Amino acid sequence: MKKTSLLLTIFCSAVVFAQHSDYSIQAVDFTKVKLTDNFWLPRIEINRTVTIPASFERCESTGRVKNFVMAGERKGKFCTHYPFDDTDIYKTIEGASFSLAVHPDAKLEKYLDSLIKIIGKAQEPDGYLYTARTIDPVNVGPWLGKERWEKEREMSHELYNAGHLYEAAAAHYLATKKRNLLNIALKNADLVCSVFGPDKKHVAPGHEIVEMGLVKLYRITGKKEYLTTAKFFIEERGHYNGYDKNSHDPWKNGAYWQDDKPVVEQDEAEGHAVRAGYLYSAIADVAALTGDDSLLHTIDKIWQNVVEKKMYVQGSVGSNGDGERFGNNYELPNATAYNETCAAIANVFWNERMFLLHGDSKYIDVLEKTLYNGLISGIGLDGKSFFYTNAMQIKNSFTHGDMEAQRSGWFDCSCCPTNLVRLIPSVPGYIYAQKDENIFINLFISCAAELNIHNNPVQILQQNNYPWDGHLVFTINPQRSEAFNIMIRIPGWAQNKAIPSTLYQFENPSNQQVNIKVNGQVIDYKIQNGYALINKTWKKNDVVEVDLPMEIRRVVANENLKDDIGKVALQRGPIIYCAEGIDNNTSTDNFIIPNNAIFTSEYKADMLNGITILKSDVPKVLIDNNQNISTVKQPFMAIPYYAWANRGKGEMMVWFPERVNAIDIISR
Ligand code: FUB
Ligand code: ZN
Repeated sequence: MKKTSLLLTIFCSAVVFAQHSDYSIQAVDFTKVKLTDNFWLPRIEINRTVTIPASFERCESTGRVKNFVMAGERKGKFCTHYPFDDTDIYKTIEGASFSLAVHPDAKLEKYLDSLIKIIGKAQEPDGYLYTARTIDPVNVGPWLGKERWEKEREMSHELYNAGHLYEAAAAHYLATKKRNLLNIALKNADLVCSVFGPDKKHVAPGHEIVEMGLVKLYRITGKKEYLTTAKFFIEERGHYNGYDKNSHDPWKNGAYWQDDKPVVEQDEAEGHAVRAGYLYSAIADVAALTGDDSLLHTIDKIWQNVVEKKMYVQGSVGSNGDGERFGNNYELPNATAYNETCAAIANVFWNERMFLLHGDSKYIDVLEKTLYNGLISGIGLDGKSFFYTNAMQIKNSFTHGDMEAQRSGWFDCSCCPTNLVRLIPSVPGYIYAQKDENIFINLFISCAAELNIHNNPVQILQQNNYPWDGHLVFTINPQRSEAFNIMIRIPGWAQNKAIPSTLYQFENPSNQQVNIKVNGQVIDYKIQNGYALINKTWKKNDVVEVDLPMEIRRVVANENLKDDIGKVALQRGPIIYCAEGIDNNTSTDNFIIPNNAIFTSEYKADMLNGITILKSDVPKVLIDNNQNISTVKQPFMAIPYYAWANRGKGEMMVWFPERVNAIDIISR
């Protein structure tokens, strides 16, 4: 047998025996779910036609591609800002691969091949791939040590770059079946596994993601070392003696890197929010693949802490701009909210994994909250303007501390735009999941999905106008009639729960019920882990209809959340609202939204690509030139939070005073 075919045989047999255990619930792959809706499909199309090309164009024009070219030639000078700029190319390739998987495009595929060739040349013979060093290893920038991985624990991001390479390679291989990028990634992963381990070099990666990436390579190849190295990196955290662990300064005590305690002793979300979200996601993966309960308990505790004490009402996390990190418990200021878009993306990754571990809808409630609000607020409706931070309030000065009041096309540190490139096309993969004969319907997006139960192909069609309308229609089409369970998520917000914790609640309970019909007949259903469980022998063209109450809800915060005391936020369905100056006579200040305010909702097809707006007449405090104060009823209008800042600069507000004593009175 020739050496190459021997290798191929080993590789193929490894694939067959790769997964003894994994998540007991499996997400239905995005390639099996064809969207037909008006909310996500246009976003995915814009991602394909605008965001991906713009992102590659920016990778070229900013010098990110040139860095790889120079590394291939082993000469030149690293020409962008950060050593992790390589990852923008990897993330864009990942997003482009997701797109190719459902939308073949020979030109794009060829372009990816040309980039992969450049990446391959930048790889050193032993597999090391990191342009910031390879271009000129003698003259490296301040974030790099003289030796490979010397500053990995701090800021070099060598393993972070590797992690994004693995994620891109996995996506590219699965989409195209080509091994060109995968081989580069495997060569690098083999080097990483040969360098780091219990009897080798020890490090807790400075910016997590290599762990998730290794898991993806493990799933593809079955090579156990990738999984054990991912677990090793997770378990390395908290064992470094170089920090002052008693210091309250998170930069000095290791908390910024989630490295102050072993992960199994951590019970509070801490440090850099993107790093943390990727760590918790990786812990979930490794717990699922190894059955390690101590890891599972850790993320259960940390999840509870985040949802109970550290999440904004629109699903964003990472409130503190000093270190882009989680604040203390209940530290969720509106004026300086940081809320990096990447942290929202990490939160979606993590909550999906928590659901796959536990099968409870509360994780999808959080995922949906983040996805429909604090995550897509990060990208403009044009597909090529972005927020890095996601503000909760813009006052009349039009500044927001150091944060943004206006979207930008690109940033020196452009992690968020390229992270969105890969997140958006993967959304169809969050809709369905399956465990044996249980089909979970998690998100409500019109689509046609092809599932399979006991070798019986089952098609499910969804028709709805979500998130604007709560009428959901599901048509179940098994090839052969068969008994199985359809589990439809009944969102927490449709059951009087603003969030699965006490952090936020609806001010006024609703007594509207969620009605379900099967083939036109109202049914009694049982709720199991947040899902309406419908068990029957399904036959072709069975129709399930669900009516979710789409009342306008007033959200109030836990009394410990001092920044929101006396204030109210507005929610309809999964959508959190904000007011913008442009719809409110330029100013969102001084409005009062009293408990008895009567709101109406109206769908506006021609506004911001189609949104439902909320309207009311509410008191506004006015101050005249003589400083006399009066309260006058004025029209008030709110739009979905995600859609703000698409019509130029202006004020924005999410939390509104309920009474005059909760107003920060602004005089003009
Ligand atoms: O460090 C790499 C990326 O840059 C982080 O994930 C972002 O928060 C930004 O700091
Ligand atoms: Zn980012």
